[in-house]
Amino acid sequence: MITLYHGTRARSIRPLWTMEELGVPYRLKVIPFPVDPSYADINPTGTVPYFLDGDLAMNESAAICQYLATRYGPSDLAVGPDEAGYGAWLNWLTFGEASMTFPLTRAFRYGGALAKRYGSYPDVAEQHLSTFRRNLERVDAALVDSEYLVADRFTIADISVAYNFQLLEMMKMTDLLSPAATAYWARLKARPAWARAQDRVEDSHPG
Ligand SMILES: N[C@@H](CCC(=O)N[C@@H](CS)C(=O)NCC(=O)O)C(=O)O
Repeated sequence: MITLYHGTRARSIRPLWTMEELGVPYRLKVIPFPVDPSYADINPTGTVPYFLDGDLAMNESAAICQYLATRYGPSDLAVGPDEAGYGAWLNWLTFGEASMTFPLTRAFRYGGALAKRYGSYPDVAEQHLSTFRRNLERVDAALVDSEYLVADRFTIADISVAYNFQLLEMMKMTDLLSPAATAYWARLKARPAWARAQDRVEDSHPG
């Protein structure tokens, strides 16, 4: 049985949402967030998600989604090596985390509400935010011809990028989103699996 450690509004929503899309059974452990130092005894990186499947332990949200969509497939959530969008799909999957979430969380950490904890560095925050804005333009460009980022269907690449929109909501910065990106985000949140993932969090107990 799969076990997922999840923090409310954290990146662990990516694998949680993916499992709801796939209908894979799992045990959810919602932990207080920010995480307690003692959590490092469970996951040495001290971060969520933390994902266990038998002997396998993973802590990278995009990689876990890829693992789920392929290992527990076949599923339309994955784009196969023989499909035209394969390379672009892999790129978006990593882009959502490395080129979008990373700079956005740094802007939040050093310029937003978290600056109280991490120190206020407005110049650093602004540099990261400008990287994020530039990369958001890539999302707009992809949506010109399609409702989704790649392969003309919903995939885990959309899940990877969508986490940034949830983060923008938390930062009260959704005004950065273009009308096309706003409509795209609304479309993604209308998926039943998104709602089920939210309900699972409501129903679970810390532990
Ligand atoms: N690259 C990792 C990053 C994981 C990560 O940094 N998660 C954040 C939550 S969104 C975390 O656990 N931070 C620990 C903390 O701030 O206490 C991924 O994509 O899963």
